[in-house]
Amino acid sequence: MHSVVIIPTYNERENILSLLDALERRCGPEVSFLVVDDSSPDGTGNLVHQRAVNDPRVRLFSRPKKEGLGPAYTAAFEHVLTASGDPVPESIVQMDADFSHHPDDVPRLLATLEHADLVVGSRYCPSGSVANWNWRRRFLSRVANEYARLLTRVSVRDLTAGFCAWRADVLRRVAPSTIRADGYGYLLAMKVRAARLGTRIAEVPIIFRERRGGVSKISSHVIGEAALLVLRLAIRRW
Ligand SMILES: Nc1nc2c(ncn2[C@@H]2O[C@H](COP(=O)(O)OP(=O)(O)OP(=O)(O)O)[C@@H](O)[C@H]2O)c(=O)[nH]1
Ligand SMILES: [Mg+2]
Repeated sequence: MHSVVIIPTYNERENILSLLDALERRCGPEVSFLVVDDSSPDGTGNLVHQRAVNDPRVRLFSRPKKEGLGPAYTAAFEHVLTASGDPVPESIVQMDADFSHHPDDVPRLLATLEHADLVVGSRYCPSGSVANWNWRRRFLSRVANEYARLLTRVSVRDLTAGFCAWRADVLRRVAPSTIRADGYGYLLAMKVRAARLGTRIAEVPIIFRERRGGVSKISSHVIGEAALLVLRLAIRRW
């Protein structure tokens, strides 16, 4: 199955090249990589551009300014699904650039897609876990997921997961460009929509690790926005 792994980056120069190396070692030639970079001031885009010159499996999709994770994904999905001249992949993987999502897990997610429409790399299903977060972050993420699951009635245990594999046709039906949210809210809305479309969702356990290098871009605004979005999604269901 021809697949594209989409990796959003903002100031990930410490991670991105070693991540691409690790991914290329683990994935077959049918898998390629699209880095969507919002003109990172640290030069992440330049590094990927130089890499892409000699590496046909890597592409850079550069955007003029930082607009958040949701808009970056939306633009990249559109780019890939309506690819100008390129063959449209049958599956698409979303993953972070900071090694929180392990490259070893990409082939596992793609293999599970053989009998599912959406595969979620899950911290909160049996055998899934978070390796090295402090108790505060663990608690926040756990509570956020239980809250979202309860209100939306979607049975996915890790609704805010950022590590997912999609069948391209399902991703198209989810219409990510119409999701008005960023960060966790965006990731959550994608899964709620997929569930409400009646698609087959599988969760495979992953061990999530704290980012390897660089700093977090997550803000309290993103957390508040996700909480409100869950309420909106719950109201729509009622
Ligand atoms: N293109 C783009 N990528 C972004 C943006 N914000 C975050 N990212 C990337 O999205 C991924 C997830 O962001 P993180 O900052 O790691 O968020 P997080 O994983 O919740 O936070 P940490 O656990 O602290 O790393 C990373 O690869 C970021 O570089 C953005 O505005 N634009
Ligand atoms: Mg991260």
